[in-house]
Amino acid sequence: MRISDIKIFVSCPGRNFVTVKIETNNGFYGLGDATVNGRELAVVAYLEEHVKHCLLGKDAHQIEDIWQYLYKGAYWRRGPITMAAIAAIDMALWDIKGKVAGLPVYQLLGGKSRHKIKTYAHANGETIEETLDNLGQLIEQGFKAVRLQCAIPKLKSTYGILGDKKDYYELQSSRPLPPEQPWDTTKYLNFIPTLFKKAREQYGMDIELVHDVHSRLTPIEAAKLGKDLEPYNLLFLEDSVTAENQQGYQQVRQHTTTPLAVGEIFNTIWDAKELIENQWIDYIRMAATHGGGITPMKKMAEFAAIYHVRTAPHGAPDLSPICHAAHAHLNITVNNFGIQEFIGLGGGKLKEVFEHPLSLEDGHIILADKPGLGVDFDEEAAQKYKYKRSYLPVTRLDDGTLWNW
Ligand code: EZ4
Ligand code: CO
Repeated sequence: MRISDIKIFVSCPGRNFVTVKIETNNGFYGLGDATVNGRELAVVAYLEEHVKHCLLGKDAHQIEDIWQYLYKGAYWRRGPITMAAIAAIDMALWDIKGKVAGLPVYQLLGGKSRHKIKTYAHANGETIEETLDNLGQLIEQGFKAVRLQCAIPKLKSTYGILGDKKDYYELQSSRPLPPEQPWDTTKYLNFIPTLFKKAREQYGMDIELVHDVHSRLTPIEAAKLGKDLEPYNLLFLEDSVTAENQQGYQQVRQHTTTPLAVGEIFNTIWDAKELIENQWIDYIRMAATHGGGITPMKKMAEFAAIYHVRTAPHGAPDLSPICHAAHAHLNITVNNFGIQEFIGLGGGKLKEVFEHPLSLEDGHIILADKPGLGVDFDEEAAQKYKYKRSYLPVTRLDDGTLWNW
């Protein structure tokens, strides 16, 4: 079974997605997600110019060898653009292998370890009251875990929640530029514990709660926040510190029993090696699209299991339904799955372009049994929604200093 063609699509059914379709000489095809939010066309060029031609004619069954060929063979290892390109190829090849076998991908990965996938939803708000109203609605809908994000009083914008609250395009007017947002660590640290105190007063201790710091703190500040949040028993505190220097988490860990999660921007197992082997974190949040595909995600999960670290894949809306499906296949099979971030099943234009095998029941994702990844892609519908240049926001302190987003 030879790779006969590789097609790369960029479309914007609500937001930009880069989709890869691999075709074989015996009539099969597979789909992969290569979306890097705000840098989409760099991945397209990488795939078109440097990957596609190397793979035409290769045996589509050789997933491991093709992965190593693209990773080691490029000489230039790692990085988000390279790894998103490799990820899309890897997903598409798993999709093909499943279709050829007539089995869902999770069967090829070892079969089911569970029959449903626990998720956490997002409750956002401009005020504590609004955030907690949204939390109440999600509890009523059956969610067992919820992430709470709230605007900080006297700061102009709500940080880190644009992905599900507003449309990035609205903020970028006629000439797309990264929107700028303010940040103030003192105001934030003084405010966030109150949000969780009130959440517990209003809804009790049963609902599991998550908070995303979006890497805005230094290790000692994160340690303080972790300690301040201990009475409210979080499932985890996400991205409390940037992780290029993995040792930063050692300091946070030494001071707090609040569980820690990180990894949504990681590209390889090397980005998490020290975090995992030193047991500085509790959840690894790498996404299949940004971490090189299904092949390394399975290896990462097995490595993490040795150190009591569980998986909690990134589930933002800038990952395409192909990635969400890949996560579902991994989540249903790996023993040390923790929880899946969940932002909805997508309707409207997204549904027109992508058909996926996921449904939601009582706060859990149910994965339908379909060969391969179980996703379909409507090329004609995708062509209707043209790529729109768009950027993630940047953050600055009051004096203009550029901060982490
Ligand atoms: O900011 O996916 O946990 N989720 C997140 C996301 C990220 C976006 C960046 O593209 O932090 O909302
Ligand atoms: Co996050």
